[in-house]
Amino acid sequence: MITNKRLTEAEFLSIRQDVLRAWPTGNHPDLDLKKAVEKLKQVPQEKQFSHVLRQAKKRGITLVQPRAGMAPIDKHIELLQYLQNEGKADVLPSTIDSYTRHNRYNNAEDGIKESEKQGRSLLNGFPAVNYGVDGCTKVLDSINVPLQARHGTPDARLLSEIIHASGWTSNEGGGISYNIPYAKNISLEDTLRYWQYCDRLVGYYQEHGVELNREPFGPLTGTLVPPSIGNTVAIIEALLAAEQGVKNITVGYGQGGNMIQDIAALRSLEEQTNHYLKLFGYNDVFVTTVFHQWMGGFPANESEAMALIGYASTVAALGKATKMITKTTHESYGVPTKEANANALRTSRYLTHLLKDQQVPNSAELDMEINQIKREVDALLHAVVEAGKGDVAQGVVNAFKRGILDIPFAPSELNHGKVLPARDIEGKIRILEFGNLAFNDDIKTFHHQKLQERANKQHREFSIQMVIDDIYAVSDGHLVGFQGEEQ
Ligand code: 8ZB
Repeated sequence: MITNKRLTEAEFLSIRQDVLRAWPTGNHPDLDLKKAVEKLKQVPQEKQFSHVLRQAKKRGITLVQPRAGMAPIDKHIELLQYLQNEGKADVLPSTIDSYTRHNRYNNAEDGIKESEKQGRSLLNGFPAVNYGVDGCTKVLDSINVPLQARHGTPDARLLSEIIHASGWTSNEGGGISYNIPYAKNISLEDTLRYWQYCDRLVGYYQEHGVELNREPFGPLTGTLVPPSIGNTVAIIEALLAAEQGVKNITVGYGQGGNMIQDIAALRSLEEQTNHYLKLFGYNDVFVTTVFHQWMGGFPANESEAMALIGYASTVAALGKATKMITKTTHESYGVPTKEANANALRTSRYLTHLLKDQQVPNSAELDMEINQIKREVDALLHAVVEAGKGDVAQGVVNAFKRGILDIPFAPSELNHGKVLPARDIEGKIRILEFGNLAFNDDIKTFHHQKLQERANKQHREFSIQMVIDDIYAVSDGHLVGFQGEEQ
């Protein structure tokens, strides 16, 4: 049975033996933890993720970060340097390829060889495990900003060992957020354990004087995710990370589309993460937020795509996110070129800088949305804790089993998949079908009233067709979907 309990050092080191044995070329001498601590201490402050985040938070600015990754390694380095120099990225990623995400290192090796032969990337990301500590160190040495692994890996234990031992100071993911939206049938007990290990590794470094950053993947399936569901998962993963000794956490949220609801989501996310960390006794965790530019279907037209990117940047700045993950005008086609990636970064950064001193005035509408999200998160979190008889990790497993927690449009068979979200007439994400989500009648009535209001205004039925229309609306240039000809 899984419990939310800090792994002892002995437990951690014993699992570590098995993790390192999975290394394709055997146990690697550079994976000595003491050596890695010393190496991380040598990483200059401006390349330490946790330091750069603390500075950004203090200055009230929004950092920009792209996604990027390819093989072979020299192409990957060229890409990162381009995004740093031409795109002015404040912090850089290495997006990891799909084979590595599924621990298929032999396939990744073939992909590297073929990419080298053809002189172009046949992998959709950087295969960090195969390149090992030497390769990953070379990547970090070739840039001047902090580096983070971004992936989608249910079992990222070996990957995490390698990137941190190479001086990469942040890791994205979590036991829920890198399972339910990414995998079809991998046990939650397993992924929660794998991520306890990744967090405990960060906790180990923390105990030895190195502060690394961790970032749960906030947007989940990226499509019409109600803020309270995303925020609840982010808060749970922050609690699980804190138990393993993580002290620097960035909680994430994916743009929903309605500006007021998005700002409310960011504010409540930060406030409730801090609130719940303290409530559970984790008093010294430094929390920042990350806003993801639109994660749903993008318009194919590049001007329209850039407009959407600009809108997202506006919301991130006004919502005071500490960091923003950018998209590109190639989103509807595939992995972007380095030029397209840098262009979107420049647009994004220009806007966040332009808007950085402007405040969104408090309003009844904003307060109402903040309170609504908080009420819902409280309800979900209480239900999860209750389902685990006080243990959050056990609660997560039971909550998904019973559909108390349920993520819309997720591929995992462990997810009930009964929740159907749709937009109200202002484009705020509400819920049409709740499944077993742990909400009381007041909350449910509120959502249905908002959706009924939309149905009335659009002269249509209150039905699942609203959900379908909304999924495609933004790529067609509307926020709220509708039936028939353009109105
Ligand atoms: C969940 C995140 C999906 C987003 C982008 C996709 C999408 C994936 C790469 C990449 C640049 C890569 N993405 N892999 N962007 N280079 N290797 O992640 O386009 O927007």
